[in-house]
Amino acid sequence: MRIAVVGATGMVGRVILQVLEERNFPVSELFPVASERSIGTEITFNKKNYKVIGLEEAVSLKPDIALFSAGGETSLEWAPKFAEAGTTVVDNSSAWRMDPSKKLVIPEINASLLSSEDKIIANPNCSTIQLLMALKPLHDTYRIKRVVVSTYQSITGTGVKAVQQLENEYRQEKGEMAYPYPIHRNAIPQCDVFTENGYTKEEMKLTNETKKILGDDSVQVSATAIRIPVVGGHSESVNIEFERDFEENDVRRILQDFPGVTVQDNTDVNTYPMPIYAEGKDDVFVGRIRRDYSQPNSLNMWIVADNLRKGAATNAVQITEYLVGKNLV
Ligand code: A2P
Ligand code: 11C
Repeated sequence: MRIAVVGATGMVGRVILQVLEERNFPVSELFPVASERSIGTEITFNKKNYKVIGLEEAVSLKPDIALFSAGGETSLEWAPKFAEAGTTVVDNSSAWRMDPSKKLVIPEINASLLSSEDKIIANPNCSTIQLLMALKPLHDTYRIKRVVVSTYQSITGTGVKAVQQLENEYRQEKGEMAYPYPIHRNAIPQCDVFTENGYTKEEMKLTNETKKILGDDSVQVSATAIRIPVVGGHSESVNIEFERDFEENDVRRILQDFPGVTVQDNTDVNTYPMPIYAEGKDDVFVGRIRRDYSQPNSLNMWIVADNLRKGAATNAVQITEYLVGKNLV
């Protein structure tokens, strides 16, 4: 496959290259793409050096697949140009996710929706992917009525600028700010910008993308997204109200049986997921599974995943693998 990675120098783009390498994805030609200022710089892939090229050149090369992670504006403008040239785009930005004509895909959940007609395929938001990996098998068994989720999100979700801000703050040096406030020793109750209803875009992504992926508008989602000075992964405290009742041990078994989910839940020996241990892994980790005694059919749990891997790069590469495996490109 002739593959373009758009945003190859960025936080997610670099992990996409790493995941393609690790999974021995069949890359016959690689086109790393970034902004004008990076053109001509080199990146290494499978021990070979490649020169970064611009978007114009990349479109003209008509790659089979372009994995995009260069922000929403770049995707809005350029994904259709690649699609017109016959390239299938797997887009990691928020640009196309809620477009009714585009599929929003987590392969373990809904890859079977994909066909060769899909030229722009949307990768969900990182905090949505890890949430849905745990919700989907439980929804199938017990029907979810309502989800209340609070996130504790890694600064890597914001990109290189945020990692630099935290490093500057550690060293007590001045520098460019990715957030409106210091992040070191802080928790900022704002991920992305506010929308008119008082929720942030990140919170609305959790609500809207969940309904689209489950294909069920009746599932109610209330989200609060918090940025914390952590790298390695996003964490989520989740409360779910089901239509049907459950046994805690059945919930553990259903989650453990779902591909891509690992249950880490033994309070006798303080076992539960944490971002420092999720970092670099592809699985979604679930623990602190317990009944919510305050209302019927309700459950609490804690979900952690590496937001750059399953939350972004790994999911995009899995979509790509599915397309190739089913001869859809
Ligand atoms: P560059 O490194 O040249 O700025 P992150 O999310 O970690 O900040 O990374 C964003 C990625 O998207 C980088 O690879 C960046 O390239 C790329 N990018 C940003 N804007 C554009 C653009 N207008 N055209 C192409 N690539 C872009
Ligand atoms: C964050 N979820 O952690 C964001 C990053 O819609 O793809 C990814 C933003 C997106 O801030």
